[in-house]
Amino acid sequence: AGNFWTYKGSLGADHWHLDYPHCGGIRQSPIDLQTRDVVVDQTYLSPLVFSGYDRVSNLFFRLENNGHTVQVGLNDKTMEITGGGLGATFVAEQFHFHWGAVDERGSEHSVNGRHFPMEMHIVHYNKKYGNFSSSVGKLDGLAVLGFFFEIGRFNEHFQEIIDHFGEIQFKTQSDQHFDINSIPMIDLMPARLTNYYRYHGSLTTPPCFESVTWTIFNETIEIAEEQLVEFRTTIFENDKSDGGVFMDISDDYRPVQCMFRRRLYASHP
Ligand code: B30
Ligand code: ZN
Repeated sequence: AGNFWTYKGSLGADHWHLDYPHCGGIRQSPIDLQTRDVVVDQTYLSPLVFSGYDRVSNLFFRLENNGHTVQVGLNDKTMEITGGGLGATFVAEQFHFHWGAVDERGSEHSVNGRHFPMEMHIVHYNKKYGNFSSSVGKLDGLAVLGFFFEIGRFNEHFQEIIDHFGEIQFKTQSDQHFDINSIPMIDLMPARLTNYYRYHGSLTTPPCFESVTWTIFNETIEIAEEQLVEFRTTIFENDKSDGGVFMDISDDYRPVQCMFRRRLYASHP
């Protein structure tokens, strides 16, 4: 009970709604993207317009292990997205990952029931609300971009982050973090960003606010098996002072939620 939740056991996803009522809502995330049921809208769902994503930030990436994911804070608030039917300008706040203990699971969203070994979320807030905390509870407050990973070639760009996992292997204390040199965000994303799915949903963790316009891209990001193994084996949910058994964060994904009366849109047939 209280302000605490996990992915497994008696405080797992089936019980989140008891302490966080929004988690029991009817517009929850993630979902299974069923391609048979998509509504294609190529006019409205034009390509997103990315600004500042191709530049190196003059501020550092703020690396953090919050006990349920590896999160990278974006300090300088210079990256923005607009267009693509978003209806507003959204500012990048942070990105983070959900991954599995084995290749067959880890992503939060799935496509026709198929999961991927990892999913990255780039979290943006609506510029008109000024900052993340003012946006997180608003219906049009957040835009999250989701990317699936597939096992493949070694990814040198993500290695720049993985190289610092030793600094964040244990849960970082609040207000504690580890600064690393920033990477142009475009290098962390797939080359083709024109094909995507769109729906309205929620944060995939408590408090599960239904404030997210979700964009999930078709093209995957390649990463080597040995790089995924670093996520699985070197990042722990425990405090350094815990002592005893350290638990890795793998399988930090929420099961897919019911679609109820929502529609899934796509930018392509
Ligand atoms: S997600 O992209 O839908 N997975 C939050 C942002 C994005 C997603 C999920 C949650 C979020 O900001 N949650 C509230 C903030 N957190 C603090 C934190 O940064 O780490 C509070 C919390 O969850 O209790 Cu953990
Ligand atoms: Zn997420």
